[in-house]
Amino acid sequence: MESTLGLEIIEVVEQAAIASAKWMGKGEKNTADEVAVEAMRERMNKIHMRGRIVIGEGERDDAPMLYIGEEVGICTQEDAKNVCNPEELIEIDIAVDPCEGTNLVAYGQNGSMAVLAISEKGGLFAAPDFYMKKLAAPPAAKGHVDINKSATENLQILGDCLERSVEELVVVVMDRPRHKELIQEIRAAGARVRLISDGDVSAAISCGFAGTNIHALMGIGAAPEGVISAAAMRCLGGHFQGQLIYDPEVVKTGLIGESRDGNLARLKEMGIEDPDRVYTDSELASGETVLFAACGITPGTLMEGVRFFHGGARTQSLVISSQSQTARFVDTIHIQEQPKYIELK
Ligand code: VTB
Repeated sequence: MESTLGLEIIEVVEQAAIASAKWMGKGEKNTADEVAVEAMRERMNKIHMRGRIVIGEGERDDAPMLYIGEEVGICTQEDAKNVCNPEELIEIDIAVDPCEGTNLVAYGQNGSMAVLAISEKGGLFAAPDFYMKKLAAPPAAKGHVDINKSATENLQILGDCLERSVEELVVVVMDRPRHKELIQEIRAAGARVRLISDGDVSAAISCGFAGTNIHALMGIGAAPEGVISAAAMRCLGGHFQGQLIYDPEVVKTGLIGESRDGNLARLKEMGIEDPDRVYTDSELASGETVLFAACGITPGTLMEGVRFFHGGARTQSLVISSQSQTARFVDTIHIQEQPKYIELK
């Protein structure tokens, strides 16, 4: 994959984050999302690449931009052969979430970000708009914890792998009625729970870095976000497993289709033979090359949020590449007009 892509996608997530951050705390989650989508798409279309959205804003009928199947990048144009070099003409798949945590932005809360993952064609699992049971944990616990085990067992294993007692572990869980028993179990096992209202991508990736004081993500969130999390965790060597959830009874709240049978039929139609299959990070992001980029909209565990100043903005992003085996934190000052001053810290 084109090596400059890693640099260009930083700007893609930065532009989306800046656009969305202007709507921080305004109580309008749809606008915070729309502007991020627009900005992300505009910047993406300036890149010399031949991209196809595999995880996006929804089906073409419901989403005008960054819908599943949309082609993005200069090299998707008809005259691409004249303007792009052969390497840029290789098809790539892109998973986007321009505003991950729209509510967080709308209410000015921590943990939202603009995020995307890229791989070669077929390298990212085109997850349906379903829910996913997720288990994320640090690299030291990779392959030792298991989504099929109970939370109690996994906490014991996690403690052993991280050489800490269970009491010293922090687990992030989304604050939803469906997690009532899970939360009780984690607390009873002795670990501490950090409840979040939204934004489980940030929580999953935080498990990949020591020092975040987040040791696991457990529970059910959205499947597309699961694939994006898996892409990052695969590059970081962290643990990530996901299992699609198709039963509305299990999810309890949110939009998940009409019935269990209807959802099962939909999965079958999509070619998913075993609906209960557990996917690992390298199955969800199976491509040889995987790139991940995120930019904080509001402040988070890993990144600062967007900070505006007279004439510009400052952002913090994270770019992870399987090819160069790097995780780069990028601190950028965006000079839009002649600023009165540029703060260094
Ligand atoms: C999940 C989670 C996301 O929204 O999609 C959640 O993965 C929605 O869950 O990170 P509910 O339908 O249960 O409300 C986020 O938190 C934000 O997009």
